[in-house]
Amino acid sequence: MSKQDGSSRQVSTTPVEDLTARILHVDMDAFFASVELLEHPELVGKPVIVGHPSARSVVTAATYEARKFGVNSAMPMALALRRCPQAIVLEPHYDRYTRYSGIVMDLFRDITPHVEVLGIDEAFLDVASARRLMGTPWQIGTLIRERVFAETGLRCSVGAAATKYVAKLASSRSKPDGLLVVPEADTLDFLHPQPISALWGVGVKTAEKLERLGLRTIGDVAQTPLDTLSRAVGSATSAHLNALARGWDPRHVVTEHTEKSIGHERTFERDISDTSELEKELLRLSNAVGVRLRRSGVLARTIALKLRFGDFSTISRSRTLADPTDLGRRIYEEARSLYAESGRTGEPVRLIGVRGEQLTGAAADLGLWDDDGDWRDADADARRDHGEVRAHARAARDAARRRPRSPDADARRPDLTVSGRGGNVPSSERAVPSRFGGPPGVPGDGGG
Ligand code: TTP
Ligand code: MG
Ligand code: MG
Repeated sequence: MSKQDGSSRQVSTTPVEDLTARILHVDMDAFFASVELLEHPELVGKPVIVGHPSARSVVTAATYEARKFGVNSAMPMALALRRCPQAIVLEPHYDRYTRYSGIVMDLFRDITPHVEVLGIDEAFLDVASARRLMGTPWQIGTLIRERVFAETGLRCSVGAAATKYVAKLASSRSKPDGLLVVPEADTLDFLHPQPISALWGVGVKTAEKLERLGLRTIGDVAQTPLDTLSRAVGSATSAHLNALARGWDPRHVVTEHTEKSIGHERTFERDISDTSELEKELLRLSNAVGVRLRRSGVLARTIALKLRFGDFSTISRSRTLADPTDLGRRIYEEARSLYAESGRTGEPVRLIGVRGEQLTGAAADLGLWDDDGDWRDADADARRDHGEVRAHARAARDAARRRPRSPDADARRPDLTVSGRGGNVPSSERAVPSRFGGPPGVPGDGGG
């Protein structure tokens, strides 16, 4: 990985007239350390370490001045103080970090509702819909940096790109206190000179294997035949790395709203009673839900069916699966059997909808942004090399698997909810990001 002390900093020094870099990644600079310096202005510009001053503890955060001596987060405190004996060590105050985190996340949400919080000090923003009001990604990035500083006294760095992966890499390259816009057309020029360690998911072991092939940069990986890569790191990882090296990453910014549920529904021009016609529509809707689940990198634990009849009465039935899914076929099977068991087959249907609920972040946590099954293996490979991600991913997977396989868990117990007359019925199909008739202002919401 390139140095974290700002010595390989890349920034956009002049305004960039580009609209393609719609995904912003914002990350606070030396976050915990910077928050501590707000209380200690006399220490600004000095090497400061946040952590407990005992020899057996580790560095929680360090200012860029301390990083120049080779001090980094998670390093043993004893080693850090050997490298930088003059560093001032400050005790952490987690309540302050949480408070400032809340303030900056709210600032991001003032720019756009499409905010995906990644951790205490960073988030992705999709600014596609904010562009008309607020200008180019460069202008929005500049505005964010100004507002964050004005409101908190803290500095942040912003990367803007056409994909999440490149935006995150761009923000890390622009640190500290920088903004780097990578227009879509410049993606490969930006990516290819970067070291292989900058490939998302490449840990120490994979990096060693790639280096043994003589590969140093992301450009080297892009130029290596897949067969050669496969022999070194396995076919799944090689496909994953090859895609990243070519700048390919279809993951969307997933906001809290879209995380709750993903659904599609259709209102017919005329009421439909024919079972096979309704099943055909269910299959189409189920496939659409599957595509969006996969694009968002999440799995649905519960499948829900919504039916509105000719007299406007509406029922919803749902079933929780033993294994969460993102597959259209699987969703369809459940939706169809919910319909069959509804006791209302043969009645004229005005609206039909399918929804995946209780979305699990497991896939997102694993980085499963694939549209095809092979990629799961890619991530299994990547996890093997990637300690922290591995532990996290396993926990998520295990939790999903541990769900009891007792008759209760496998129960095919449809929950029945009956709601009254639907108020507002759009006459065409719409995507429903959160609950049927989800909140206004979310893209894909037909505005019902
Ligand atoms: P980071 O954003 O990774 O690091 P940073 O904000 O200190 O520095 P920069 O982004 O400019 O490179 O992490 C945010 C905070 O999370 C960090 O200030 C302290 C905390 N943290 C830990 O507690 N342990 C860790 O291992 C890391 C990496 C961070
Ligand atoms: Mg940070
Ligand atoms: Mg961070």
